[in-house]
Amino acid sequence: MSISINPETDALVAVDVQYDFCPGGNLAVPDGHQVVPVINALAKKIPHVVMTQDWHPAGHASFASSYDGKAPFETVDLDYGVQVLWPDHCVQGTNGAAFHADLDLPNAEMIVRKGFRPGIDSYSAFYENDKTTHTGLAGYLRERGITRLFMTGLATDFCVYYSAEDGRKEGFDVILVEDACRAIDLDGSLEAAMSAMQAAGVKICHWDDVG
Ligand code: VGL
Ligand code: ZN
Repeated sequence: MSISINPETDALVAVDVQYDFCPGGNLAVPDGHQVVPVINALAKKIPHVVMTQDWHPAGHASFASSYDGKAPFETVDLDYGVQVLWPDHCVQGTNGAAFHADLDLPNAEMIVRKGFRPGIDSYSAFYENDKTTHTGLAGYLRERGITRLFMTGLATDFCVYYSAEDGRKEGFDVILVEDACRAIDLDGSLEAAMSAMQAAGVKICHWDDVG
């Protein structure tokens, strides 16, 4: 497959390339750091770049440590539904919340922070996990005339997946750059996410398809 870039209407979206999702981090994604050079290379081909940053206050509702007797990767029922509980990660202002230092995206035009409300998690770059609270990204992209998104980053089966699916719901063309992402893969979550994305009309490509 060969995909030619429209420099006006295409955007690269780099999801949560932060130390806590890289090896050695608090919620490490296997080989998470390997997305960095791939995303850097894509940013040389796609002029418009948006980054997301998972950005939780201490004591966040998605942290297992916020509940008595709960361990990471168990679930809890919140007002908006079932929430997976995570190790404390991407706490505002900590090194774990910082972008990987080798990420070289001087052309990033927008950084969307998400998950900053104490009681709501946000996997998606578009809406929080209650599915109603918007981040503002869809409006931003529309005002900028962006119509197609190249999704990259961490993790394929959580924040990248929900962002890709919600991007489709908001009417964007969405292409997942598979080798520019890495997965957590919790109980088959990667396979489930790939099927759901394909059902939602997300196209899958590899970084060297992008010209
Ligand atoms: C993520 C779990 C919790 C992600 C963020 O970036 O995929 N996953 N917070
Ligand atoms: Zn998080």
